[in-house]
Amino acid sequence: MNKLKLYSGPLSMFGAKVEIAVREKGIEFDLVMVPFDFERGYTPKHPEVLRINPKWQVPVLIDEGVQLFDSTQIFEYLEDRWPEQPLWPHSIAARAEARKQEHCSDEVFFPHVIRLMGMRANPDPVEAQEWKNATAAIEAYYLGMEQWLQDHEYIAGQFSYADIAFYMAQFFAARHTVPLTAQHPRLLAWRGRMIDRPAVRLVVTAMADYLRSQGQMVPQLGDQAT
Ligand SMILES: N[C@@H](CCC(=O)N[C@@H](CS)C(=O)NCC(=O)O)C(=O)O
Repeated sequence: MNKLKLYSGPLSMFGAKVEIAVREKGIEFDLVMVPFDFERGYTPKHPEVLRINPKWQVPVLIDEGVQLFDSTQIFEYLEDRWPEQPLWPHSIAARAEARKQEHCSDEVFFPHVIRLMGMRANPDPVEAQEWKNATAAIEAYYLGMEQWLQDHEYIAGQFSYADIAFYMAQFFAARHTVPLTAQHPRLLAWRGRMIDRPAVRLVVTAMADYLRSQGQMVPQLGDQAT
């Protein structure tokens, strides 16, 4: 039987989501890091990524005859194929909530982070306003999550894909100037619980090492505020 193959990148937040989930489930896999550097981004594209994903993005996953792209689609497949070590909660309502949170992390929170990624060192007034708006939206989201964690150890009660998604998203928000702070004690404690998980630690430490090797700032990984 061929091992599962995951195509990711050294700084791919969506690839890291999938790698964490695969490691949490204890699945044997081969990891292929596609070409990436700070000058050219994701070029040249890996031929398997071009073949399988019409959007030409990582992560891409191959398992026997199944070829998939998109981290959230891949989560669903991993859960169906390896239901042991569940990463969605059991009850229908809790699963729905966890899926909503995972979706919001990728599609509501992260787009604000993407807005920050293109910012130049000397922004013009329009860009500066855009930066302020994106920062305010990220901070408002953090406060919402801080409230939410009042009643939850993990985002959906038990550790789930929703935690994986938001851990990676806040890591990139911090990298792009909007970190968690002492104003977010519950989120910091949650992040401490996250980095204590071997799968999370391994994947995120590798990403931090890559950033360091490129002379880039590395955000806090655990329960310490910046
Ligand atoms: N919604 C997709 C997003 C994938 C994505 O944005 N991948 C980035 C790396 S994190 C990528 O491959 N970018 C290269 C490109 O767009 O050309 C997912 O969840 O997998």
